[in-house]
This record gives sequence, C-alpha cells and structure tokens, in this order.
Amino acid sequence: MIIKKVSNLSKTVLVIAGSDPSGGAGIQADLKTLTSFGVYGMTAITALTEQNTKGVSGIFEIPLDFVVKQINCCLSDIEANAIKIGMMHNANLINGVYEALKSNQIIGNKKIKIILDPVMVAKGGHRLLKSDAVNALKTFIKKTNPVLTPNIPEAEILTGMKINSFADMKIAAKKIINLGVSYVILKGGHMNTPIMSDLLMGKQVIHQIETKKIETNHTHGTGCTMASAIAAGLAKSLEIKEAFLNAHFYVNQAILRSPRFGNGHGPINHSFNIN
Ligand code: PXL
Repeated sequence: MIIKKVSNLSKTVLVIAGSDPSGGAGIQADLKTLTSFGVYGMTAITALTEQNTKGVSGIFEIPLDFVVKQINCCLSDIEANAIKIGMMHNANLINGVYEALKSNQIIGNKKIKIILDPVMVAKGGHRLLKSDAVNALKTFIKKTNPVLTPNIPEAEILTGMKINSFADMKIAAKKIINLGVSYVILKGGHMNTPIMSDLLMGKQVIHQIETKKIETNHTHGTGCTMASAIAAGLAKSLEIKEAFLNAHFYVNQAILRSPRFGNGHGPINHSFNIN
C-alpha cells in the first residue's frame, strides 16, 4: 500500500546565481539555506566558478541565452514565491536577466519579492562583477525595486562614499534607498569593530541588530546565505523585519557552528538546525 503523506513544502524560490563547487557560497549555499528553512529551491546558474576555501581561480560564464532558458523553464512550470539573485558577472547578463524576469511577469508583481545580493568581489579579492557593469546593476535596481543586501565594500561602491561607522552606515543606507530599492539590508560584518551591526532600512522601517563580532576565518558564503535566508522568509510571506531577524540569527549560529573544513576561509554550517 502506498501511504501518501502531506508535504511540508509549499513555498518556492528561484535562485539566479553562480556556482561554488566547494559548497560554501553561491548556488550551493543558497540551496542548503532554502532547504534548512523548509523552502523549495530552483536555480538558474549564471556562471561556474573554480574555487575552494582558499579563493577563486577561474570563472566560466554561462551564455546569456542559456541562463534565460533556465529561468524560463523553471518559471513556466513551477510558480516562484520569491526570486533571489546573486552573482551576475557582466552588463549583458544583467540586462538579459531583467528582460527574462519581465517576460515572466515578475517585474512589478507585488506578490513576488526580488532579493538582490549585489555580489561584486569574492573574499580573496577575485572580481565577480566586471567593473564596467556597476551602472547596469544600478539600472537593474531602479527597474526591479529589490530588497538589496550589500556588504560594506559593495555599499561603498554603490554610493561612492566611505563607510567607517554606524552613522555612515545609516547615511549610505539612505542613499541606497534612493537608488530605487524597496528595502536595504546593509551587512556590517566588514567593519573593524568588536560590535558589528546589520541594518534594515526602508521608507517606513529602520531596524538595527548589534552583535559581538565572531573572530573566525570560517565565514565563506555568509553573504549568499543571508540573502537566501531573507528570500526564504519573504517567500513564506513574513514581514521584512521578521525575515531579517531570522536570517541574522541563522547566519550567526551557522558561523558559530562552522565545520572548520578547508585551509582558507571555511564554510559555515548550513544544517545546524536540521536533525
Ligand atoms: O559571496 C559572494 C559569492 C557569490 N557567488 C559565488 C561566489 C561568491 C564568493 O565566492 O563564489 C558563486
């Protein structure tokens, strides 16, 4: 006899991002995070990277038409409750992804949130976004009104200002709102202070979480993970503040419980909450 059980999976996220074969960042981190939040993940891969915990040594760009085919085949079959976007390495790809989201009626659809992690440089310094593509990314932001999740270096590039304090973070966040985002989540992990702060800002909300900085090398993929955790929360229709608090807690705990793999910047523990 076949016993049918009720599925505990009802919400879905389409991730458009690059692959990290070492499993800590990129698409691999995204899928692990979504799974641990009980959300079904689909992927459209923009690039394959050659990397491990010691750094990125190569990038193989997937041709735009095949990235678009991946987006179309997912969205024409399975509805997405949120779209999470990570590494988009050049202007042509950024523009093509916009057109694909538009033709699938994602743009302007209030029910489907877009979470954009403006990935620019990997931990070891390898560029994941070509320097001449920053303007295309800004145009993409203006046209898609995403929830944007920059870290400090990315926020500095997007705003043209230096960020050295919590007060600077607030000024930068306001400037980023003016780029057209619906909410900005500015991650403060790059600040050299014993207390770090993550900041959520929208036109009507502002919320700051302060935590003790964990001194560790094992933080590979924290950016991708944070953005996917927020996407999971928004796919489940949580309010942005609750999605932000849950995502911050998840990343913090996953760092504390890192498996200490590899010889460089090791991965975090995406499955600490699954047993
Ligand atoms: O964390 C930024 C990032 C995003 N996407 C891919 C990556 C990295 C960092 O290494 O490899 C594919």
